[in-house]
Amino acid sequence: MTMETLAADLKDKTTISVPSEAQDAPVAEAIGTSTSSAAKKKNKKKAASTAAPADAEAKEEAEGDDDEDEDDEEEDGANTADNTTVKKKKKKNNKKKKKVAQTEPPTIPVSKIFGNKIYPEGELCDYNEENLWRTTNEEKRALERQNFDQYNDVRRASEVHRQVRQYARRNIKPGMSMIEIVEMIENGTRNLVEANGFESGIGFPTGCSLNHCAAHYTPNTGDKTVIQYGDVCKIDFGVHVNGRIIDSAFTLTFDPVYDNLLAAVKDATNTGIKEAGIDVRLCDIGAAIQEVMESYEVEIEGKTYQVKPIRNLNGHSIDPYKIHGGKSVPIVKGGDQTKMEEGEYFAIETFGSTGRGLVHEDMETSHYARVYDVQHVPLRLPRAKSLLQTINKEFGTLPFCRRYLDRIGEQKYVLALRNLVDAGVVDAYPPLVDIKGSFTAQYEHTLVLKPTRKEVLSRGDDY
Ligand SMILES: [Co+2]
Repeated sequence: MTMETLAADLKDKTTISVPSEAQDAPVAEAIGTSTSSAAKKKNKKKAASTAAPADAEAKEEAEGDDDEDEDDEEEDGANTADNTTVKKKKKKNNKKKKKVAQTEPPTIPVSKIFGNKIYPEGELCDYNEENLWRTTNEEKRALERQNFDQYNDVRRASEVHRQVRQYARRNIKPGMSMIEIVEMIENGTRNLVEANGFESGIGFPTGCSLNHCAAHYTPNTGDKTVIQYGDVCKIDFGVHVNGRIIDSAFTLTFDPVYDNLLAAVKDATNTGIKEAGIDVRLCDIGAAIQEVMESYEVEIEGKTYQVKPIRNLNGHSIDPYKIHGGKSVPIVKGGDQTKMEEGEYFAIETFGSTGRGLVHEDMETSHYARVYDVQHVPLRLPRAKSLLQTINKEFGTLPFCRRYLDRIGEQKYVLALRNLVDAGVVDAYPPLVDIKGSFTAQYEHTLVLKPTRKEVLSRGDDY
């Protein structure tokens, strides 16, 4: 999910900090990263296919602990009788049978796979020199233990994201309709996270923006668009547990001609992730991202393009039930000097383009969200009033799309929805596009700046 900051001349929407060179344009946010260092890659390989723990300790702690506990109990039972080492070995072999496997398509809740309900940690990164003391500081470690439940919630959301996207990456093929694609992802998410009101569910509409469209496209009901071999599709979806949202995205292509475009954006996002930390200025992250992104070229149909960051899209902080917190993470230089702080969650997302590197609103809107801290607004239309009640009850402040209204049985709501947007109670997020004929790519991860270390929550062995 990208955060959109509209220029003053477009609308009186909340404006997010726009880098000086982009002040004539709308700004949206995009995140996504992965570290590219050899060491990190090694860690990734060590991690289990369903998870991305960064160190062996974390992995052991997080994975299969339940099974082991159960086995230990059984072993203990055997021990109190007349146990032998042979018996113990048998028990260990039985372990494999007990491990619950995911189905294809994914239907098994991750709470059934991690029976002890302790979910794998993401990629752990020590802070830089000035903050390296945090790693071993007892006070910071204690603080972190206190926050365990919060981290465990968001790690559960991460695990759902990894499992759903891995299935999606293997199974989305040219010829599928966009509706089929998003339903595959949304059904998987609802099943694996055991969607239940505000306790757990989809974090925001599933983006599947194509080609020159960079963000905020998901099909509305009746959309007949079919994905083609030559398309560049940004799959951007969200999962939440108790309002803790994982916002992570990748780019899907079938034609290898786009490989360098994707490599540029993946590297740029990983650079943003690497730079992120407590006391780091947002503008410094943007500058580092731009430098890496622009070091790539891509050749498409005989024409060479330097990959441009889309300068009016940004990463963003994430608060509980609030996908766009107060801070924007630019992807070009010249951004604001606000610093990242301990405890904050960030979606680091970058977008690269073969076009202008600037997006504007276009096409039919699908994405909406109730304004987070809206004052009471008198509404004349009874239909608008009742629709607002439905939105409050079903989505609260989480973004939704028209399909989500359709599936809960709402009908003929377009006028009422427009009324709510005009009244300033609901924000509309139209698709954001670069120039026609251009191609855009995105990678995004969610991280948390824990007291002792940075944790890249949505890291997987795919990206
Ligand atoms: Co985002």
